[in-house]
Amino acid sequence: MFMSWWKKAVVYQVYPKSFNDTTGSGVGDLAGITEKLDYLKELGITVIWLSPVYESPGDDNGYDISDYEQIDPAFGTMEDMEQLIAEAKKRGIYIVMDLVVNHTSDEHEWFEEAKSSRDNPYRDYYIWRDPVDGGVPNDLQSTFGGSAWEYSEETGQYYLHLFSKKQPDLNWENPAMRQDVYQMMNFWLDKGIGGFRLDVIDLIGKQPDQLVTADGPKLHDYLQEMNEATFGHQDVLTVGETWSATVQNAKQYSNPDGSELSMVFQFEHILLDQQDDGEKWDLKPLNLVDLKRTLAKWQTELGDEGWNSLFWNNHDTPRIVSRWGNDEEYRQESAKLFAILLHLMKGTPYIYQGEEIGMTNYEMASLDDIYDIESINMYHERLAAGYSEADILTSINAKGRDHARTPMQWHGDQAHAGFTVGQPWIPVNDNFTGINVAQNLAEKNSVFATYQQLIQYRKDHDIVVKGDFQLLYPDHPAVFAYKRQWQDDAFVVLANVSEEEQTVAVAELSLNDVIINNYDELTVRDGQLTLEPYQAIAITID
Ligand code: TEU
Repeated sequence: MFMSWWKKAVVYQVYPKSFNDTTGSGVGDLAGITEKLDYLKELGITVIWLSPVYESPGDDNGYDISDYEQIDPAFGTMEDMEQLIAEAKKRGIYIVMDLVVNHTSDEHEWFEEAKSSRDNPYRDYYIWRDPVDGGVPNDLQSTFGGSAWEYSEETGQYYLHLFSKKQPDLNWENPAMRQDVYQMMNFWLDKGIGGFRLDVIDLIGKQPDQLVTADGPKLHDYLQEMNEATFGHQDVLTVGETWSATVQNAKQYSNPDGSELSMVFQFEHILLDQQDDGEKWDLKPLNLVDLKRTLAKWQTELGDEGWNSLFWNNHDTPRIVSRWGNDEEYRQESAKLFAILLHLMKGTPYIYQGEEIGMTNYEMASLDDIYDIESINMYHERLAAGYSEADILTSINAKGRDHARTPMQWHGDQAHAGFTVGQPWIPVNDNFTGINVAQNLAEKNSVFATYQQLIQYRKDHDIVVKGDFQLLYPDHPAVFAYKRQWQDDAFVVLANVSEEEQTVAVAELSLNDVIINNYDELTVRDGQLTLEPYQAIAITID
C-alpha cells in the first residue's frame, strides 16, 4: 500500500534565533543552520521545521511577519535560504516553513495600508469594530494578556489582535486576502520547500462578535480551499498547530483523503500540569496516569482515520527533562526515557533543538532574566493583580517560553557554548560545560546516541510506523508501558517515570530481544521486571 513519506519522517525543529550564529551578531542565522546540516544528518532526521525567518520587527521573535517574501536581514538573505533548501535536500532533508497567517505584524504593508483609512482596499484584510460605549467592542482577551482589541487613532475603530497588539489578526472572511496568502504560499512551494507548519491555524475561522476564536464554523472550508489552491497538489508535509484539537476534529484535519493537512499538533498532554480552569501559569503536578490515558487515547482513537504528531517540546514549552523528568540526578536517564516513550509510538515524532542532548531549563531570578513577551506581560499583569513576585517567578520558571530559547549548546570549552563569538541575545545556560553537542558525540551512551538509535530503528522497522498501540498497566502510577504489534512482530516499551525502583509482572509478556535500554542492566526475576529510576526499555515479544 502507498504510504506518504511523512509518516516515516522524523522532524527536527530549529528556532533560528538560538541555533547557530556565523556572523557574531549574537543571533543565529540561516548560514548557521546550513553549517550544522551534517550534524542533523548524523542524528538521522529527515525534515527541519524552521521557525519563522521572514522579515519581522521581532515583537514575538518572528511570529509577527512584516514581509512574507523576504528573509529578515538578521537571519541572512534569500540566497542563504535557497542554499539551505538545496544543501538540506542533498542530505535527504526537507525544509518545512512556519506559516503564520492568523495574523501579520502591524508593520506589514497590508496593515499600514489598512489602518490609514476606512476605505483603503486593504482595510478588510484585518478585523475592525466600532467602539462600544466609548470602549472596547467586547471582552475578547489576548493570549499575551489584556484586551484583544486595540484602538487605532487614525480611523477611530478598534482592530483585533489575539496575540500582541503588534500582531493584528487577518480577516479570513475576505477572499482577496485569502488569495494573497495562497499566492505567497505558492511562492515558497516553488522554491522547493517540504511543507508548512501552520501557526495557530485553528483560529482562522474566528467569529469575534460571538466571542468564538478556535474552531469557527468556516475553519475547515478555509483549510480545504487553501489545500486546493496550494500544497494539495504537492507531496509535502503539513502540520497544523491546533491547541483546541480533539480526536474528533483531528480526524477531519488529517483525513487520509488529503483534503486538509497531513497532521496536527494536539496539546491535551501539554495542558495536564495546569489547573483545570486556569491558565498555563496556574501550576498543578503532573499525574502520570492522566498522561498515559491522554496519549493512549490519541494513539488508539485516531486509528487509520488520521495521523498523530508526537512531541514533548517546542519553542513555546519548557524542556521536557526539567518539566516531567529529573534534570539533576537522573538527567540523562530521564531525557532518554522520554525519547524512548515518544519515538516508539505511532505518528511522526518532532524533536526540538537541544532535546537530543538533554538540554534543561534555566533559572530566571528576576524580570531581568526574562525575554519573552508572553512572560513579561504576564509578570506585569499578575503583579498588578496582587500576586507576589515569588509566585510569578515560580510560574515562569515552570512554564516560561524562554527555557526553550536559550542558545543551542554546541561546545563545552568555547565561550557561549560555541553558539556565537559575539554577545548572545539571550544568555547561554550555565550548564553548557557539561551538556553540549561535542560531549554527546564523543560519548557512546549519550542522549544523542539514544535519539540516533531510535530514529534508525523507526527507519528499519515498519512496526514503529504501522503497528497497533495498546496501553499496558493503565492504572500503574509510575510505570508507562505499551505494546506495539504489526503482523507477526511485536514489542513492548516499559518505562519507570519516577525516582523509585518499580517492579512489574512480565511473565505473560515473554520478553525476547532488547531493542533499547537506557541502563546497562535488565533485571527479570520470577516473572518480575525491576525498573531502576527512570529506566526505560523496549523489548521484542513473542
Ligand atoms: O503559539 C500559539 C499560542 O497560543 C502560544 O502563544 C501558546 O498559547 C503559548 O505560547 C503557550 O505557552 C504560536 C507560536 O507557536 C508562538 O510562538 C507564537 O507566539 C504565537 O503562535 C503567535 O504567533
